Amino acid sequence: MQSDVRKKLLDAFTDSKDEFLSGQYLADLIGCSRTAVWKHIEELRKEGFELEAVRRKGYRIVKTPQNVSADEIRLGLKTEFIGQNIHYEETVISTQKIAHRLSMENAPEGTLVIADEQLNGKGRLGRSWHSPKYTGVWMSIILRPNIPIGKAPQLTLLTAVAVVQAIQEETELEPQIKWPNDILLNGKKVTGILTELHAEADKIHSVIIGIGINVNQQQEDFPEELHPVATSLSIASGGKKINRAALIRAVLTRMEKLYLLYLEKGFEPIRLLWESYALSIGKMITARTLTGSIYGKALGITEDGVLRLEDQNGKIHHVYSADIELD
Ligand code: BTX
Repeated sequence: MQSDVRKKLLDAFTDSKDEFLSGQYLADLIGCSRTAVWKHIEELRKEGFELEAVRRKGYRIVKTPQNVSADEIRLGLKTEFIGQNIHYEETVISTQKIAHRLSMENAPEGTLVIADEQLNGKGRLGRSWHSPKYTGVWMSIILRPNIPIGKAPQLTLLTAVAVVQAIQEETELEPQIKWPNDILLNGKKVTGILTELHAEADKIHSVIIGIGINVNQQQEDFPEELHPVATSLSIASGGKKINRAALIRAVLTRMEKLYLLYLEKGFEPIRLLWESYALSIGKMITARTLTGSIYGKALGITEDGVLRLEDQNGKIHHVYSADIELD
């Protein structure tokens, strides 16, 4: 079905809510015969829409599909390049894996890989990310910034700011960021960000930014071991269902704005925004690095996105990679 016909039909059904729309009305609307309308209705059914058809009354939608299709994301997306090229699959191993492949095949900057379910979602350091079907946002974005490798972590922080702003826009919630890549609500993780690179010598070929947002999961949808650490936007909003497509568009839009700002003005404006949402700044924390733990006060982040930590002897440490725990 042509996408403008699909949009006209879906808009009409959305506006009419529970009312039936007659075959003739729909035929006039899209400028085709009633038989063609019937064929379009059959196609929507194949996509997962449930449509009720009643003689002499017409059609109405009783249930929309649970998946978020590429078309639905595109509808109303006003970015220039982030999310303009969409690779959608219902079930994947990991969106990162596909994004790596597309990046090697020279996919355009801003390409979005998105799935409704990941069978083996990747976290950092070989950990896994629980990504059940239809409930969350599991996506990877390909960027090609002209920056040295050492600056790539700045993009993780930029993404965290974009996700916080998008959540604020789409819900009543006020998430906080835990350095470097966790977004928390009520002290529990609602989003994880994983940044991976393709680089040669000191030149970045592409950055693959993976974003996992828990959206409509309820407590019982998480495995037992995640109950103490994980939450979703819906749980934090008292069980309210959140529109995933709108949230995805908000993240893409915010990311593009911040990324363009970053390319033009550097990291400083992003750093200030990041610090305004950060949970740990000014607090006593333990940073567990691969080489040991440091306990101290989190002072802030440097121009490169590195955490500055002052230990009890007044010595300042620069922490590049760690898991942090608040007192
Ligand atoms: P991380 O290593 O900081 O977090 C992983 C840890 O978080 C796990 O060990 C587990 O304790 C906990 N965890 C696992 N799943 C969830 C969940 N759904 N909600 C809250 N906590 C959880 C964070 O890694 C980076 C995650 C990026 C995920 C995205 S999804 C799209 C893209 N594709 C892909 O394979 N990964 C990224």
